[in-house]
Amino acid sequence: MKASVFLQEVKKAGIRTIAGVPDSTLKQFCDAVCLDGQKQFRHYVTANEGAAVGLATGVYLAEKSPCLVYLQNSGLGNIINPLASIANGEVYGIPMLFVVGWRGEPGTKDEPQHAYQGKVTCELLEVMDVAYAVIDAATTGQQLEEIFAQAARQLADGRQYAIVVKKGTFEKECAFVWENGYELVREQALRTILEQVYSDSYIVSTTGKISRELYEQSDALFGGHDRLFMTVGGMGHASMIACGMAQADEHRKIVCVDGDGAVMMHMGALAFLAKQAPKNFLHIVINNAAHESVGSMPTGYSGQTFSQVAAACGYQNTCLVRTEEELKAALVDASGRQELSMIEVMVRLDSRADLGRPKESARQNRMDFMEAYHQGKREA
Ligand SMILES: Cc1ncc(C[n+]2csc(CCOP(=O)(O)OP(=O)(O)O)c2C)c(N)n1
Repeated sequence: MKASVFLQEVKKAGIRTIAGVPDSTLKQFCDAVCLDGQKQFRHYVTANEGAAVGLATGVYLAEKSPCLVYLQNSGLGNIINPLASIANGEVYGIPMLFVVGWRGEPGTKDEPQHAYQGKVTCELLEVMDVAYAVIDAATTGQQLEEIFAQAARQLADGRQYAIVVKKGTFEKECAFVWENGYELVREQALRTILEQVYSDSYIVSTTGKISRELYEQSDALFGGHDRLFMTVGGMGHASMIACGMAQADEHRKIVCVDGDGAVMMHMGALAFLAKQAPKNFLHIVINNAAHESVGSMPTGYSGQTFSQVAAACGYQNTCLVRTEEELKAALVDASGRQELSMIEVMVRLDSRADLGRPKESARQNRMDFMEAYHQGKREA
């Protein structure tokens, strides 16, 4: 199915605003929305999926027309509260159409973080009182029209409707391509970070390719990755995991390697961290102004200010770097300080096509990490 054809159905349904957080299953859909260039649709990439439900509610109040909210099924967790407590028919009855990328569909091969979420995706929609249809590459134009007719009936009744999209549904059309203007290659920056911090710190890394690159680079440099905890799911929560560890033992150095999209998703963590001010915490934000891991869609934020936000929240030491030399100097400087620090690293939109994935199960990774951490504690 062509995403452009799908978008024509969206337009026929009277929807003029599209908001959400990108997903690789929806890559072609997201590209088509970006290529529209705000002509047929107003488009917003929101901080998280729940925020998109908020935005859709406001648009409906002001314009009386429903919005489309797109999300990976992981984002269902983020929409549950505004869906149940604002949009649901027993509360305000706000119509909206969800387009949900189905990762971890039972019977398909996918990453461990999608296994459970994939299994309960349809049940979750049912329990949230959202009628839905599932589409795939074989869905015909006529079937799609029928699905949109069903959706229209639900929306007219102040209810929500979800179209659950299986992997491979949308065929490749024209990709949305852009550059952010930065030069540092993320994988090289991560290697430099590992060289500086791996031997005396424990690293908590964010969802997506940052973790996959750290995993491979750690193996290449040190022959293992036991000091690396990869937050493979739960996007946006790596810094709170790292904070929990840093608060538990002030003698262990904790480094959180975050992404800009992930920080955006739960940015309140910066204010919380600043209040706790763990002295043994280095927060590194790898900023490419995009959700690179799922197709490089720009985030809803205008670029290079996470270090400024962190400073305004109360981080004691913050800096922004654009080159390898600046990064090395910032790492040396941060390691000599005993204060909550942030290094924001501006990187280009790049990743290797042959980038691998963790070989062990998530549980095994967690056990190896804990073993290394507690072994380190015994030796200290
Ligand atoms: C709640 C939730 N929504 C969406 C996703 C899909 N997702 C995985 S990685 C990623 C992009 C992360 O962007 P960023 O933190 O900027 O790192 P980058 O990929 O650019 O290195 C997204 C949107 C997810 N895993 N969880």
